[in-house]
Amino acid sequence: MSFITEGFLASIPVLSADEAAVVREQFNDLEARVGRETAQIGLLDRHHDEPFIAALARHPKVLEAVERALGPDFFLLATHFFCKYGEGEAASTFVAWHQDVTYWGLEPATAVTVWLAIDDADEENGCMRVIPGSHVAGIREHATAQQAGNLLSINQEVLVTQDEEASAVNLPLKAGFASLHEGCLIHGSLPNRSTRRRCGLTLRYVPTEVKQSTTNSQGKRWHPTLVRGIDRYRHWTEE
Ligand SMILES: O=C(O)CCC(=O)C(=O)O
Repeated sequence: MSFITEGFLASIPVLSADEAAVVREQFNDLEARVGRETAQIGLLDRHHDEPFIAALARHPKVLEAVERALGPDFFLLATHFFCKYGEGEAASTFVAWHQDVTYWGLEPATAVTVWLAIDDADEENGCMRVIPGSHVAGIREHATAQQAGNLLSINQEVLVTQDEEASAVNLPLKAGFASLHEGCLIHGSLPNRSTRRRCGLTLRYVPTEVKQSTTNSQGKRWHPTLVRGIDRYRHWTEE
């Protein structure tokens, strides 16, 4: 399987089982401080004030995988937890099919996301799903999702064909393992049908040649941090 043709890499070992258990405790502590409602989708860019998230975003195994996809020079653009609880009202939450870069306002629209499993993620608790090769044709039109419970920022959704839906693959991951996907790859996840939490940390990276051409879906500008290599372009006011 190749990242170029498929648009993703599955099961990258990042943390040992013991290290993953420590990170889960650190996340549990953060979750206890902010509450479940915020932990679900509201923990955006907390690498600025939570050292354990900053360390994960700069973890050598993560950066090594990103370098294979983006080359030697890149920024950390953002970090964001996606936490699906399998109980109560939150049990209907899901992530509609989408492409990450659609509303990020980047030029060129090149980015990758590392999805690091904080909890074990499997089919039952709604692991990530991807449509292999769907990144090749570029950005597709997004509509508004009709089903309630979409965790995405502006309730966006790419409408996919039956054949595409049938070709989707699940990306189950043990805690401490990661997948990596290209910014145009169509991906999403189904509701959590278990009583186990399914938490993943998304780490977004862009090569240094990328600029911000418009504000993102939140009407904001990004504040990326150089995490590997050299910034020869100076497009961003670096933090
Ligand atoms: O965690 C999920 O289920 C989806 C994550 C996602 O959509 C993303 O990484 O952009």
